[in-house]
Amino acid sequence: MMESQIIAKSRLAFVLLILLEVLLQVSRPLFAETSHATARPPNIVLILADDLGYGDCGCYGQTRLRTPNIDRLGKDGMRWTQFYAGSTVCAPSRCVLMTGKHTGRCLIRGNSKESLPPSEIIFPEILREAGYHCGLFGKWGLGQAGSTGTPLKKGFDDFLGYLDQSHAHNFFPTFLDFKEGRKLLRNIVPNESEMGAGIASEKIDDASEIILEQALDFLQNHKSEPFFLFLSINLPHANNEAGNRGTQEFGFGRYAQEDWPAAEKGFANMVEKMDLQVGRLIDRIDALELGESTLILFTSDNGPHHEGGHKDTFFLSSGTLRGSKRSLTDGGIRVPTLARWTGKIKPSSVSDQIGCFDDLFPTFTELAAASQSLPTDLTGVSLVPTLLGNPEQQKQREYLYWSFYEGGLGQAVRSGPWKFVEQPLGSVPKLYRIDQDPKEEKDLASSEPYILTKMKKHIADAYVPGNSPWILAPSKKSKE
Ligand SMILES: [Ca+2]
Repeated sequence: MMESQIIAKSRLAFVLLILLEVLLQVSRPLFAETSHATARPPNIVLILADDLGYGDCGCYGQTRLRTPNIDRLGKDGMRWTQFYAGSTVCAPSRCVLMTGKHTGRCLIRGNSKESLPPSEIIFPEILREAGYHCGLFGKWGLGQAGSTGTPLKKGFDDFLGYLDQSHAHNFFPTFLDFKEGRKLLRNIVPNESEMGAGIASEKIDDASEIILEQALDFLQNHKSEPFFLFLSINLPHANNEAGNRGTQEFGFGRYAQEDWPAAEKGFANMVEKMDLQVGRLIDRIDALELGESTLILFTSDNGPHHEGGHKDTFFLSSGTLRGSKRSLTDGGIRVPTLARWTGKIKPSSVSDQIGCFDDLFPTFTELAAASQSLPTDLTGVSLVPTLLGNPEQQKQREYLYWSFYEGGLGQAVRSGPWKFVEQPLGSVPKLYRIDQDPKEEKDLASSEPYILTKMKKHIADAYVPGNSPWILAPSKKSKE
């Protein structure tokens, strides 16, 4: 063969190789899109109530407060009887929810003005990477204005609501946070705090209605792509700036004639308002024919409050449990939780599977087919097997953990039927058997030393000291 022929053949082979590579590059996204189209992951709608107790909904035994729309989620889907919030107050509970790490590991472990840093990955960031359009409507509390923790810097594409928790006390504020700026409202709030907290003297714009409308528009605008919608309703939390009138911001509604204290009539009206908003969101999902492609999960961030003049005992807001907001007994942390996904989750099903807020990160990312790039320090497990009616495939956690940093501090562990509670920290720990004693009244610590030792090992394993001020130490010890 002539040398020139050899060179020509090599050139031809080289050109063919280049062509092949170009073809492969072009075809890769096509293959990816094809497989994506055949198995589109579900939309995820997370509805979070604020301070709604385990006993506040009709489907959990409530008889006087009206929650027909939340109850409807249970009728059309799954009602969880042993689902726990991340903490017994707002900010840490939401931090656990978003980061997938319990309060022995996550960054924000108590109510504070802390903001999430870029290094703290939250699940909306993973969902967005997987092609989801993510929207947050309502209360945030994990990143102040201008910080690294604002929703748009943490995976959300859309946001309207309250960055600051005290701002979220105010149902008729002068502004809402909108993306990285503000949306001005017409309300008048004398002596409004720098963060937007206060009591309106003129109530013109109902912030919760404006937020809901934005969420409904989000559904309409993104119905054709996978989306994550987080509706974070600041009800039935009280306006704590309004003292004993903190539950009366919306008046009494249908409860005006009830022979109840004003704070309770106002509270009942707030619960009904929240339920109506849940109903409007469900109705819009169904009107857009998204029911079969959308998981709706409803839950609450902690147990019932006793603020704004309201007593959590008036409507038995903790139901069959003991304790309320700021307690580590189940009344403070076990929350009403319902999941609906038409055609996938069995209607009127009830699950006794133990679950917690840190399980939702692996659950949602598994549904989004985005589990391959998760942080390695998550503390929860995916609850997809339980949701889809395959409980035999459900991975069980060895334990759930909570630490709390107000009052005398405290920590608690749930492992199988057992519950360990040390509140305040440094007190004699209590050991309860939840399946036989849901009210946590019969302390078995002295009769079950083996279990007690095991629970203490879980505590030692779970707790890693956080950044100041989230250090667990009894006050006497901290002085040493
Ligand atoms: Ca709360």
